[in-house]
Amino acid sequence: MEGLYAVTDRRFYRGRALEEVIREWLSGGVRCIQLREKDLNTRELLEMGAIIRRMTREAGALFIVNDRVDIAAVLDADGVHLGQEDLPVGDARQILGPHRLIGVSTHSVEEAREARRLGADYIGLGPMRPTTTKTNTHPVVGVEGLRAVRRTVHLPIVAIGGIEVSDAEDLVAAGADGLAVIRGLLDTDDIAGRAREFVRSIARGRKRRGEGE
Ligand code: TZP
Ligand code: MG
Repeated sequence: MEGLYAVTDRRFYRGRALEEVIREWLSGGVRCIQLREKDLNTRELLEMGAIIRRMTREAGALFIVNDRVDIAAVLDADGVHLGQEDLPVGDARQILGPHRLIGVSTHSVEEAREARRLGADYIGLGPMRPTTTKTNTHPVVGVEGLRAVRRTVHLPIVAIGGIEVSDAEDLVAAGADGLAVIRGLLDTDDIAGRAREFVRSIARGRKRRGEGE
């Protein structure tokens, strides 16, 4: 789970069609797209997810479904992303089998350790900064929290929450493998251009990390 990870939220599309947003993300270098629309019903999620499945497959990118293991299975997604109150990893694994990815949202070293123990394939870790995109967020974990998790938990880490282009290099240098972004990848008229900026910053962060920061 590496690189730029875009999460859908149609509140921020500014009238652009889903297909346009997805196309721009993929052409800008997004490696993974998560379907996350908290207020859509099952049929609507299936419809949106089918579009994302087709487009990510064509581009060789990953498709992950938030919360809904059933929808991930039906759409042949690459995996599912689960919160602390969603289906436990073991139960999701039973349904999805050994090959699909299971990501778990975590907010501390303890939760990250537990996610690994239960067999998660990657962890989401955040919020990195305060964000208004999600309500009821946990206290900010920040770059220091990220370093602490990186030191103790050997799983790919996807940092999330309030991430802007200007944060990307430092977060990757501090140990994030992937960066999950909503608003920072939508609050522009040039979505592909913004994605490319993220990708370049991620590459600089990797270089620093490779050089021991
Ligand atoms: N989980 C923790 S923070 C967050 C989620 C889904 C919202 C991230 O959105 P943004 O706009 O990148 O802050
Ligand atoms: Mg959830």
